[in-house]
Amino acid sequence: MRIDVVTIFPKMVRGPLEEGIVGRAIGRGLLDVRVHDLRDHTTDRHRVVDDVPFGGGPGMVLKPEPLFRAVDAIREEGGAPQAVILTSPDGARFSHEDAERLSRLPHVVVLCGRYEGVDERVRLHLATEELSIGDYVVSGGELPALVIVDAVARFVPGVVGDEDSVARDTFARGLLDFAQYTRPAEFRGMSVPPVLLSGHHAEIERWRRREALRRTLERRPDLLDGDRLEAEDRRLLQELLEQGEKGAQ
Ligand code: JCE
Repeated sequence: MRIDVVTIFPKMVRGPLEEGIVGRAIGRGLLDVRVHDLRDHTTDRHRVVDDVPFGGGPGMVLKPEPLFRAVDAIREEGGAPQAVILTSPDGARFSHEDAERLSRLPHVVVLCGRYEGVDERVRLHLATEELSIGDYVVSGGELPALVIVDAVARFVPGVVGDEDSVARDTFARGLLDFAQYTRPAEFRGMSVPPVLLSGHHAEIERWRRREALRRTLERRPDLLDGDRLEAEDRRLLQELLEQGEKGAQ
């Protein structure tokens, strides 16, 4: 899969792509990520990418010409992309499903917004979709672009060493993880739940499932949709709810 990222801060994007699972995937040729400096697609002496908004008001707006020229250059060199994503606080919330869908496309372009926003003609006639990573303010589209690249890359076959773990992450979505422990079994008076040291695999599995449900109930009750739970999970959840009532007395 090929991903082209267009930004005014190429170093900010290239650095993180060198590390970890994504860095390894690029090194192994599973992923071809190219980062483009938007200023290389300006035509004026000062390489200006922004301008004041028509109609007045505060802040600056990304000009359309450099962004259109950058995508033209990408098309000439790498062919037509199947998606041109504009990162934007006004976009649809980027989801697990978006990541999986985009990972099936051979060529995706990600445009990083900056300043107060981008010229509307970029949204209307260049971008094919607009994505936000969540309801908080960040200073520009570079961190959102990195989040999107990382989440998409994980769905590209071979990128995550353990395919089962990707399938598990997808399956377990909607339930938080159970608590994890490693050695030592006793640390500064803090011990590991004995069941994990017992070697009883069936009991360990039951404990983990109950823990995942308990944590989800406590921290993200919005994720617990009874209709999507299996009978065994519903029974465990019922137990937890009854225990909770006792605890409250
Ligand atoms: C961006 C900005 C709000 C005006 C370009 C933010 C945020 N949660 C988020 N997902 N994506 C963003 C994002 C994407 C692109 C840009 N800003 C900063 N934020 C209002 C400007 C500029």
